[in-house]
Amino acid sequence: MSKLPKQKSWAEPYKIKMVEPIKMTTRPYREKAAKEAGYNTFLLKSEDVYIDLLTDSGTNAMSDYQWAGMMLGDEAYAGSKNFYYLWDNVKKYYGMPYFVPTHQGRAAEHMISKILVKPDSIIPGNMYFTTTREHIELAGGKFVDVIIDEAHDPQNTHPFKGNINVNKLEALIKKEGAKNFSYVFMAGPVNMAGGQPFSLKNLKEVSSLLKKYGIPLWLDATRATENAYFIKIREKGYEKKSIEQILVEICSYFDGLWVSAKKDLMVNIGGILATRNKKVYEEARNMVVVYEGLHTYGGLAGRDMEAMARGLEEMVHFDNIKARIGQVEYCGKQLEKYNIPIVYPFGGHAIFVDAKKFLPHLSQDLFPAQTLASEIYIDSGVRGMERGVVSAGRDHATGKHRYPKLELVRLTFPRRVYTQAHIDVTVESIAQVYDDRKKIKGLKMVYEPKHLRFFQARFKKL
Ligand code: PLI
Repeated sequence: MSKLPKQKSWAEPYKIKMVEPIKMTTRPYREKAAKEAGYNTFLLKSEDVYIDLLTDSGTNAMSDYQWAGMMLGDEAYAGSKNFYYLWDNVKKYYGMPYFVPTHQGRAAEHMISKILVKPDSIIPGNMYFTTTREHIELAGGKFVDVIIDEAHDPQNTHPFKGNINVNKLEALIKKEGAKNFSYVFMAGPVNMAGGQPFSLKNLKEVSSLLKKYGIPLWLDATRATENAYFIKIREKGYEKKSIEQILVEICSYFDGLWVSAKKDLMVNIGGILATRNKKVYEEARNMVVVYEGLHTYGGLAGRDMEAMARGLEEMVHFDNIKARIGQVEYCGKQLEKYNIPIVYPFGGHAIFVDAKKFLPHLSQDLFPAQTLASEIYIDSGVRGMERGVVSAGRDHATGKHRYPKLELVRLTFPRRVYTQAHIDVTVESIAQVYDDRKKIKGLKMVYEPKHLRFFQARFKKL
């Protein structure tokens, strides 16, 4: 009698109830589509995309529980019951007493920057994020990167590459003077570093340093449950704590937070500004009526707030996050089999392909990551996105390109959307492009918008 093997594989803790057909196209069709889109994957028509790994933002599959909640939208202009339910859950899962809804994350960033950023002040953070830095700069502040050096090295396997270098931060405070800082922010996991988390140990050190100098600390909690998951599996002392407990503990060190609900909360639209600072809250509650809508809907429909409230309950389920990050890991391990250069450790929301190593013959002025993202699309219809020199934009003072150390293509996994077979197809396509890499020439930028250029810039093939 053979013994049955112990179960080693895992599977998603849900099944598919509804499907959305996707179009399969030919290479000549995609060559034309890529050219028309100026070789920018943001400018492709989504119906021309086969497997869409552009982003995990708003592209998630909602559960039947969330869809059922959509039918319970209270669409009153003021005082919708969905708002109060959402507020209760914001208190429960983020531990913040005050809350203003916004239509998405950058709307919350806009208001926080307007409220907190003093002209010419410094706002350090654990690496830049595109929209976060843009709003800081538009409000007259200056972002300074204080992430640990390991974060800039794709091969470094530090388990918490999202950590802040506390010595660097303290030296900066001593040099510039505490009064010249508006606040410090931490994002977890750090999107532009490859989805890398910070540890609670590091957070506690940053928090006590800032208390000493009286500088507020804010959190970009957009994917904070993924950060909590990494703490649970990597940080000593947290193995037995639930994701919910770790998340509340993380938030307890912050004065406030913002969230793009389009990620962790598994909805298609929504944002959160939450704080324990009553004065900041009162300003935000007043400001939201100018930019978003009344403070009980903030640019959202009642049904959207209901889906967010229910998403908050689902996002802390351990098995859900394990399956999500498990899918990302699966992709990373398959790419390793073909020796594709990628960022380590594997991120929470995405696998990042190292375009500098993939296309070593292209200098950053030829936009290697932008080029690689378009070549992958042309090969198979798989859409990723550039996270390199185009995303980094220009230095406002000098007008020159910023040349980040990381020149990456992001393959981002929407939650509960694709199967393992979709990942296999993706990996095979990237392996094919890798085989043909020597034939690839770079791109020339022919149109550059003023703000957040990566969304709308256009390129020509060299
Ligand atoms: O896209 P928004 O406006 O809902 O959120 C902006 C935003 C803020 N912080 C972080 C860490 C993000 O990742 C973020 C948006 N990210 C996008 C769209 C992405 O594709 O990663």
